[in-house]
Amino acid sequence: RQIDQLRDIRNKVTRFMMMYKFALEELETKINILNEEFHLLHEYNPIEHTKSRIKSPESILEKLNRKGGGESLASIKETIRDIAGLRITCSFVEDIYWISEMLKNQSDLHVVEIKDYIKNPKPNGYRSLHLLVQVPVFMSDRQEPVYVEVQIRTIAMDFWASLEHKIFYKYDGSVPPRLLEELKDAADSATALDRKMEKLHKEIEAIKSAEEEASEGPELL
Ligand code: 0O2
Repeated sequence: RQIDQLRDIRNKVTRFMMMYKFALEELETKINILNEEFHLLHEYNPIEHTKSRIKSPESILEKLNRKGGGESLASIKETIRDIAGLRITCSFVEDIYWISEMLKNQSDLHVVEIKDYIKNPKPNGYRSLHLLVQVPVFMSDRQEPVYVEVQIRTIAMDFWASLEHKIFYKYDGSVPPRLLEELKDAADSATALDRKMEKLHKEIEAIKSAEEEASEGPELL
């Protein structure tokens, strides 16, 4: 019967989307553990905040049309690999690479692809580190690897990207050249700010460790 077929499709789609929710929850827990452990060892949090999102069905269909993949759930899963997204905002660029290394070292995660838009920024000035990971989701009867796109960036990179995103959508992709130039200029300023903040941070860390060493006094034999 048609109603049973519809119910079956609905259940499959619900289950499909739930897998992404579970994968995001697992990954967020991993990130929280790393952040707390880092805080314990180094007395600061490398992660300012995290934000997760699941792509809306409209956005999935739009991307599917653009990319031209098949419409079965199995093929959507392979074509649209950013249905689940986790954005991690850090204080300093070195924290980004630290988090990325920590994720690469986790034996149950599979890092499928890395796009380093920090070392190689996009022509418009976009910077971020993108990791495509597969997170194993354990169900009652099976285990399924689920794609999550992780974007790791500094506060300055995030500030720039969210404004650029708004401008891009406001002009429906055809941003006037003057604004494009100003955005590129702002991206360069954000890069300079990141460098300056990291330099200051390192100086403060060096002063702190020198003070700690001095307060411990000379080692007694
Ligand atoms: P949303 O709404 O943030 O999810 P593709 O994913 O196939 O379209 P590609 O090259 O595989 O493209 O993906 P890439 O380069 O890894 O970038 C995908 C995501 O990175 C985008 O997702 C944005 O979130 C972000 N991004 C990439 N380039 C830019 C940019 O120039 N400006 C801004 N603000 N964000 C960018 P979505 O699905 O486009 O958007």
